[in-house]
Amino acid sequence: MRLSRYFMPTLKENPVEAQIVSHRLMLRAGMIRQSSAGIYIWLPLGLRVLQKIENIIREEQDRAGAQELLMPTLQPAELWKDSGRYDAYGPEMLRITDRHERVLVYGPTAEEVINDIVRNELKSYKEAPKILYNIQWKFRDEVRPRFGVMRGREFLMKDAYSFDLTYEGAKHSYNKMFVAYLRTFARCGVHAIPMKASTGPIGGDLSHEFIVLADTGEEQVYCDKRYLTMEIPDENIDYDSDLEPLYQKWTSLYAATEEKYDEAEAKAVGDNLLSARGIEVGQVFYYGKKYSSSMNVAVAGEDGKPVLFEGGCYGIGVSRVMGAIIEASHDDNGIIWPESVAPFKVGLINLTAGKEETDKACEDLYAKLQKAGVEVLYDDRDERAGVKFSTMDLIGLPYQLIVGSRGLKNGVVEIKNRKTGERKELSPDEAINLLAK
Ligand code: P5A
Repeated sequence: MRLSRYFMPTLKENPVEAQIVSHRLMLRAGMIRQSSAGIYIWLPLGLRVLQKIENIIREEQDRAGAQELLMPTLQPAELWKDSGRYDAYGPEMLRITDRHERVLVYGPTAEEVINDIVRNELKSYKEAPKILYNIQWKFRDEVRPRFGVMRGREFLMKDAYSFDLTYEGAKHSYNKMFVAYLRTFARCGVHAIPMKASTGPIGGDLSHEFIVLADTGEEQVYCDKRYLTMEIPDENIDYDSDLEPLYQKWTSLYAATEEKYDEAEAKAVGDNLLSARGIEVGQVFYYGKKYSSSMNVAVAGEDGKPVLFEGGCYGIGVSRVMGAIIEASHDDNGIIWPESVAPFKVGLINLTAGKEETDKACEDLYAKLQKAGVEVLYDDRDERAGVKFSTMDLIGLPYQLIVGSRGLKNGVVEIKNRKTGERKELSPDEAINLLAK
């Protein structure tokens, strides 16, 4: 992509409405703009990151055996009456009446819709278990939308739902998702700690929130410091020979949100206890027969009698993850993207756009990088070097490839690592090889 043509409206000044760094930087880097309170337009740069996060989530869900489908944003109110949550959910749920006077809701979550399709289509115990997920926009009419995409009204969620015949099966699915979450967040470049949590309007009696520690987090949390250095379980873990909860290894250390703070457990952790602020990037719930019994979601068991499903649901705030990554990874000059979610891998800076030698060298690098499959943003604008450097630092691509006449005379270009600030001079070919790795 050539920056001269790219729709990336950056801001020099800090926008006054943004209270936290991720919101400020997303606005300044031209990633998002507010459309109305808590509702955002995702500009090209922001959308690229959102899609990268989505794809990591998708890969790990698929790896865990979950199957992707896509449910609608607008759901029939009848289903919510069926589950008993229509009144209980309250003013957070946006209700819309269509021209036939039928009430629809903009889904704040999708337990009802998924349980409806499963009860209609699954007939036999032989078709279980199943884990189904979708990545879809949700709407919650939050009283106080704030902090940009962190607490929006419209936000992107990955929501998965498991359907098992037994409690053990449901626990097994829960564990699979638990491990998939640890892997997902690690791949997104953030350290998310699983913490005991309350279930709220989703219901159920077993739940964990996944928390990224950050001073600007909305939650007060407590955990054992050893969590910060714990290894992520391998994907090839044998879930079947280890039905005793896999996540026990993780939960044996104390980690809880404020509502679940336990004096005795905290004391047992002693000097390792860490009290901090955190951002909830995901939450998993085991809710047993809560929806299968209210909505009658059953299949015929081996003996022909109906078996109600044992269920769980598993959410990730896809758009919130982006905010959390920025909160955890930035400096005074801007964002520092982990490579896995960076909108482009490298920013190519032409120090003297319009000058034949640098133009030629840059065009050549640009073409070769693209050919090598390296995502590159080429700053070909007619701007001062200082402006180009600060734009690149602001948008936080992992590498900057700087091309100037002086270097070219010596046959070199400069490569800068955004995170470490380290600079190296290399021949253009060496630079391409390094970036294509
Ligand atoms: C789990 C999947 C659920 O809704 N039902 C389906 C369950 N869980 S949850 O915890 O309420 O939401 C899942 C994740 O969505 C993110 N999230 C938000 N992100 C941005 N703005 C919001 N207003 C918002 N509300 C929830 C969180 O990351 C949460 O963990």
